[in-house]
Amino acid sequence: MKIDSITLRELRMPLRYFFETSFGRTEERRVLLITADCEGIEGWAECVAGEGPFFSDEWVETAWATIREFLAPLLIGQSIAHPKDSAALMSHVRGHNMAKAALENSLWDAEAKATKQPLWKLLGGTRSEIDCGVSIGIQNSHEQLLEKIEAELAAGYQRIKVKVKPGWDLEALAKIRKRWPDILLSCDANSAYRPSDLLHLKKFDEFGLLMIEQPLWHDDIFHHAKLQRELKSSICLDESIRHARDAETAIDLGACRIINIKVGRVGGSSEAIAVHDICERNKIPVWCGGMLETGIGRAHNIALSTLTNFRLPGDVSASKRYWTEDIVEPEIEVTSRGTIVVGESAGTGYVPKNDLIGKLTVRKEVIRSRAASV
Ligand code: OSB
Ligand code: MG
Repeated sequence: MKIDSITLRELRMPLRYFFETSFGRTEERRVLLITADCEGIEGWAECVAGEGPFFSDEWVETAWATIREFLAPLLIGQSIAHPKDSAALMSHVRGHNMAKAALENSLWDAEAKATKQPLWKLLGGTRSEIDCGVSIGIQNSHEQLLEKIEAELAAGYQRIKVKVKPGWDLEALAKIRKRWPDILLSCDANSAYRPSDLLHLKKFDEFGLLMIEQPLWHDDIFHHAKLQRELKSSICLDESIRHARDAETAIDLGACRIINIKVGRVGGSSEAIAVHDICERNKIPVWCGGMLETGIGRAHNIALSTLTNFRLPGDVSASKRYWTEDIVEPEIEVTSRGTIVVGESAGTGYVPKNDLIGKLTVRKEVIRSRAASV
């Protein structure tokens, strides 16, 4: 497959409802879309970099500039036998995993279309229905939080994850558990605590949580290992796992019992599969995280979630939770059993709505030629 051009587009899309984590509130997304043109076949993907360098050090502007100046020129004009070969071509650039993932994933979509097979089968997926949970942000009041949870449970979602931070944690969890003693419940701190909070974190154990996600520093594994030895609850790592070697380190040190795989955070679907495989060999269940994606990015998450070791419900939920109108057709829908059913159509099975994408686009650039020197 020859890569002829790469198109970058930035869209502005207001969220239906704000999303707040311990690192801040998002009201409107700056969505970065990548289209790879490979001999007339278009592959689509989304770069999950945020509006600012708060989840990780990448954000929309670094991703755009790194793709434009360095990564796209390494790919354009190249013929590759398989989408995973793009990772080696881009390995000269350190980090910038979200930027790399968007490019690699656009090639996975193109390859699936070129070979007329569903992306989930190309990735090695085995299940045709995936389990879905929701991630619920910090709200203005506990009452609002309980109302949101009630609505998501009524919609059928199999697992509720709530964002926590100091001052929005024990009381919220206690209220949730009082009302719903038996639901699958997790929390995600996005690095809001420190080892000195040990006695406080031990109190989370009484809520029978499925996991506590990323309690300590975003780039730490060592202190999570020490903390895991002190907690009954399972730690799940998100931010700290940037590639398969991090997963190996975390497992070896006992830093977590569960890993969240985000395809953007680890640099693309081939590395996501490598993380998945290491976890599977070590009996560590994984689940697919979300980054407030549109249907384009979400479609890749759905395909990945069909691999065998995605044994826990992911943060892969319906389009209508985020957008008044999503940019794919059909929109992503979740059954009343809290699942997404994957189909047999070639590619992701979700088609970009070109007119709507055109209307929402605030900047666009087509990159056609290789850089003079990289
Ligand atoms: O930590 O999982 C996270 C959203 C933005 C940044 C980080 C995270 C999240 C979510 C949202 O939890 C999951 C979703 O897309 O619904
Ligand atoms: Mg997380």
